[in-house]
Amino acid sequence: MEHPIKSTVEKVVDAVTGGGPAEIPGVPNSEPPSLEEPTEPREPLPPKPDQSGPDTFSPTGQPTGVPQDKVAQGGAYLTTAQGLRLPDTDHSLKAGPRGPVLLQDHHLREKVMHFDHERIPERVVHARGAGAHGVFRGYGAASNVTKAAFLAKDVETPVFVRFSTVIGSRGSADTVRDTRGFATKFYTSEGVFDLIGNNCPIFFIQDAIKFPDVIHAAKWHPDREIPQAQTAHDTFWDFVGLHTEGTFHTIWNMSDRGIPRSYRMMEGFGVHTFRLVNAEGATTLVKFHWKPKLGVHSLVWEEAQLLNGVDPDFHRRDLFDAIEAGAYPEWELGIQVFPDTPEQMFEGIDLLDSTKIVPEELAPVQPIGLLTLNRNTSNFFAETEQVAFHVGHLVPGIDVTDDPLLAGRLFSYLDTQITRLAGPNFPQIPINRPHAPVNDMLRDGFHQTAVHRGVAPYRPNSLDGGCPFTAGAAEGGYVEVPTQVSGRKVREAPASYADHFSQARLFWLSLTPVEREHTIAAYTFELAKCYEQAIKERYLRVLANIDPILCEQVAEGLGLPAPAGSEPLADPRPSPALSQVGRTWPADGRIIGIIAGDDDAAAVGDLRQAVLDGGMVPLIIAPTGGMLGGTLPVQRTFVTARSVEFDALLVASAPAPGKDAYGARDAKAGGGSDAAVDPRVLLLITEAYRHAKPIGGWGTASQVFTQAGIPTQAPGVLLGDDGPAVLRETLQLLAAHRVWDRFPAAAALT
Ligand code: HDD
Repeated sequence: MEHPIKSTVEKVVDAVTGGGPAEIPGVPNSEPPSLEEPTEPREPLPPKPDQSGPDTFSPTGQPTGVPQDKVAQGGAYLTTAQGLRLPDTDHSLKAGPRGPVLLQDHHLREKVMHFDHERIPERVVHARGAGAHGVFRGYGAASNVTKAAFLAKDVETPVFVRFSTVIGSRGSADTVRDTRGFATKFYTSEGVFDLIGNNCPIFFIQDAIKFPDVIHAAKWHPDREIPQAQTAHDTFWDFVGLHTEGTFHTIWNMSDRGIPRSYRMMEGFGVHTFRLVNAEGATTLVKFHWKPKLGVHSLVWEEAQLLNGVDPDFHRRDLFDAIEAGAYPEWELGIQVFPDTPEQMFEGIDLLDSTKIVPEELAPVQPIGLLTLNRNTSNFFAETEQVAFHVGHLVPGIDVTDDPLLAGRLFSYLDTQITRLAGPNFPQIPINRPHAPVNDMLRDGFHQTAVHRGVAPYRPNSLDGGCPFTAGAAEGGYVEVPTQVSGRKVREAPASYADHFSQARLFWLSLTPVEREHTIAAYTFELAKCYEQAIKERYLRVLANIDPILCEQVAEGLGLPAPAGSEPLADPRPSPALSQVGRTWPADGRIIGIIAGDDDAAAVGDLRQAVLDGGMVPLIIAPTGGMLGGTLPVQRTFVTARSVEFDALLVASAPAPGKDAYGARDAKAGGGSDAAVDPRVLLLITEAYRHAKPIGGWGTASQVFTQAGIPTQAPGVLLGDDGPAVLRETLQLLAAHRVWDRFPAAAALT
C-alpha cells in the first residue's frame, strides 16, 4: 500500500518550506498574488478545507447550522462586533486632524476593549501545547472486555489530541527536558471520552494531594521566576530528594525519553489502571498505551538545547508540517489486561499505585484501535487553547478505579476550567461540544450561549411532561460499577506504596549502555545547576538506591564523593520494551538535508526525487536562496540551516567559503583537495556527526568530511558513487534512527 506521504509530500515541501505558493482549493494559482490594496469589495475567498472549525452542535445535540467557515476576513466589508459596516479603522475620531480624540469614538473603544481581553489564563500545568484533529478506528479487539461503542470493530470516532510540555509557560520552548502530555478527546456516539495521559507510564506522586507540591517544586523559583520550563534547579531536586516516590518518573525524564524527537515519535500512557465493563457486566482492569507507528525516538541533549534557541517551536512545527504534508501520524491504542481481583495486584505490582508500571513482558500491550491525526487546527486559540479535558469524561464500558491520584484528578480538571475558561459553560465552546445529543438541566451562568426552551429544568417535573427521562444501562446510561467499599477513614498509604526504588532500578537496568550514559549526563547537568550542596548530596543518596554505578558516575561529574545506598538493591528482570535502542522503524517523514551548489543541480534533482519516493522530506541547502541551477527550489541557505533540523545530511560537493562565511576570509580558495570548505558547512557536518546522524556524500564530499576532522571510515559516514546510492544506505541507518555505535561511551557501562 502506498504511504499517504508519497502522494502529497512533494507539493507540501514547497508550500511548507517556501518553495512556492500554497494552493487554495478553487482558486487558481496561475495569477501571482497582487500586493496592491484592493479598492473594490470582492467576494470572500472560499475557505480552505482545513479552515472549517469543528462541527457545531447545539446544547441539545442538534447541528447548529452555523457555518464554521464563517472565518475571519471572510466577508466583503469590515464591521463592528454588532455588524455595523465601518468606513475607517485606522484613525481615531478626533476634533480636527491634530485635535484631541473624542470620547464618543465607539469603534475605538470596542476595538481596544476587545484587544485588552484577548488573553485567558494559561493552564496551570501543561500550558504549552500543540493540537490536531483526527479519527480513531476501533479494531473490535476490546469488545470482550468493554461495551464502549467507539472501541467496536470499524467504528470511526472524531478525535482532538493536544500534546504539551508540563512545566513551562505558554510561550516556552518545545524541546526542554520534561514530561509530555498526550490528551485525547474522543467525540463518541455515547458522549465525550477523554484519555488524558503522558508520554511517561508513571507519575511523580501516588496521591493527588501532593500535586501542588510537585508542581510548585518543579516550576520556576517563586522569587525570580526562573528557570523557565525545566527542572534543573534547586527546588525540584530538593523535593524529589526528600519525596522519593518520584524516583522512577525522575529517572524516566533524565533518560532520552525526556527529550522526544517529535510528538509523532513518542508513546502515550493512560498511567492509571482503569476498569472496563463488558456487555455482560464483567469487569477487567486495564492500562492504556499509545504506540506510535514511527517508533519511539529522542533528541540528544545538545540538539535539544540548540533547538531551544534555533527553533523553539520545533515540535509544534514538526506536527503541523507533517499533517500539512499528508504524513499523518498514527498511533495504535493498546491495553494491558489484568483480572479485576479484590487485591487489584498483578504479579506483586500494586495496580492502584501510579508510580509503578507492569512490564510489557509480563502483560503484553494488545492493540485495540488506530488513531490517525489528519487535520491541523484552523485557529489555535479556538481549538488548542480552549479545549478542556477532564478524566471524568467517561463513556459506558470505561470506569475509574480507586487510585488516589485519579480521584484527585476527577476533582481538579473540572475545577480548573472555571478559572481558565471563565465559567461553567465551557462544554458549549465548539471544540468541547459532544457529538452525542446533549439534554442536560444545567442552566444559565457566564457565557451561556444556548437558548433553552421549557420551564422545568428540574426532576421530577410535570410541567415539561416529566422530560427528560433517565436511562438505565440498557438505554446506554452510564452506570458505575457497584464495587464494594469499606475501610477505616484514615490518611494513610498502603504498605506496597513504600517501595520507591525497585522500578527505577528496573528502568535503569533495561537501558542500553548509551542510554545509561545519556541518563548519567542528564542527572549531572541538572544537579550541577543546583546552588545548594546539600541538595546534590542528598540526591546522590537517592541514586545510590537505584544503582551504585549511576551514583558514582554522577558523583564524579559533580566532584562529590559517592555515598552508599540506604536500601537493599532490588534484582528486577530488565524490560527490553523500556529501551528505545535496538529496534528498527519506518523512516517516513524524516528530514534529509542536501548540501549542494549550482553545479550539482542535475544530480541533486534525482536524489531529491528519491527522498520523496522514500516518504521523507528533502530540504536543499545551498550558498544562497532562489533556485538551484535554475530548476530546484532552495529551502535553506548556509545562513539559515542548522544541523539540528535534519535527521541525516547528504553532501553533493565541497562548497568553497561564501563571501559572508565567518572566519574564512583568509582560507585557501580555488580547486584541489585541500581547498577551503565553507565553515558553516563544516559546522553542519560536525554537529550532525556528533549527534550520531547518518552523513553521506559523493563527488568531492570527502573533502568536507576530511576538513571537518571526520574519519571517512567512521560508522554512519557514507561515501558512494551518487546520491541515490548513498541514500539507500542512509535509509538503512535511519531505521534505527541514529548511528548508535558512534557514541564514544556506548561500550563503557556494560
Ligand atoms: Fe493533569 C492538565 C496529564 C495528574 C491537574 N494533565 C493536564 C494535561 C495533561 C495531564 C496531559 C493537559 C491537558 C490539556 O492538554 O489540556 N495529569 C496528567 C497525568 C497525570 C496528571 C498523566 C497523572 C497520571 N493533573 C494530575 C493531578 C492533578 C492534575 C494529580 C491535580 C490534582 N492537570 C491538572 C489540571 C490541568 C491538568 C490543573 C491543567 C489544565 C487542565 O487541567 O485543564 O487540572
